[in-house]
Amino acid sequence: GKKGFIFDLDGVIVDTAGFHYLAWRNLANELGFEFTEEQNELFKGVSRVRSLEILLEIGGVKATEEQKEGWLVSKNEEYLSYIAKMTENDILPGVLKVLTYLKEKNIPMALGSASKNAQPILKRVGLFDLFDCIVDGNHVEKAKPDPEVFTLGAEELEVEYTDAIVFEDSIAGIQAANRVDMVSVGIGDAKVLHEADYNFNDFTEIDTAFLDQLINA
Ligand code: G16
Ligand code: MG
Repeated sequence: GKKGFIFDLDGVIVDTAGFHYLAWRNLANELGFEFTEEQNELFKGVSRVRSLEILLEIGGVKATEEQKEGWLVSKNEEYLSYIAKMTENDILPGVLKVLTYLKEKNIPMALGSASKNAQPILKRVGLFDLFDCIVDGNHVEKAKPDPEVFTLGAEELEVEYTDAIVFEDSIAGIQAANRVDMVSVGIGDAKVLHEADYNFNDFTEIDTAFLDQLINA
């Protein structure tokens, strides 16, 4: 059937993990403990609320719901201040070429992200109009590895799950795609993302022959 492409945001289209890291680290420091970049790996593709829970576990901090609510707000405000400075230069290498190739071929494209900030980020980097639909943290109940964010995207694009091709940088995201038999393309370390159907270090390694192969499969 007709194919549809679904892209994760953070770690696939833009590298906002560094901004999330700065904001979480500053919160950790305020609460009196360290938070390393290595620990930040655990936060990739994970929702904001769950990320705070993991952070507090790392620091051994007990908190009231009210405190947690306040920290989620201040962390996000700091994160948004970094987002505000993003430009098209923050699009990861090779991404624009792939997206414009698919657009020229009229291939339906969706965004499938855990982030509640997906829309402003896409607008900042000038990619908002390329997507036929955006499914993000504001639309789903269940986080990856639950496939909800991708199944909603496929439904909105009107393609069968097995005709959806998902680009992901997190293990949870690859598992989510695999769970409903979508084609999974891992972006990043192939050792980490070994469950993916295909692996690339980044989008500069993806050529039009590979895209045509997916489209015509
Ligand atoms: C992204 C990041 C996660 C972040 C999540 C929620 O997911 O990878 O680290 O916690 O979004 O972000 P926000 O606080 O903006 O709602 P994805 O799915 O785009 O990789
Ligand atoms: Mg990601």
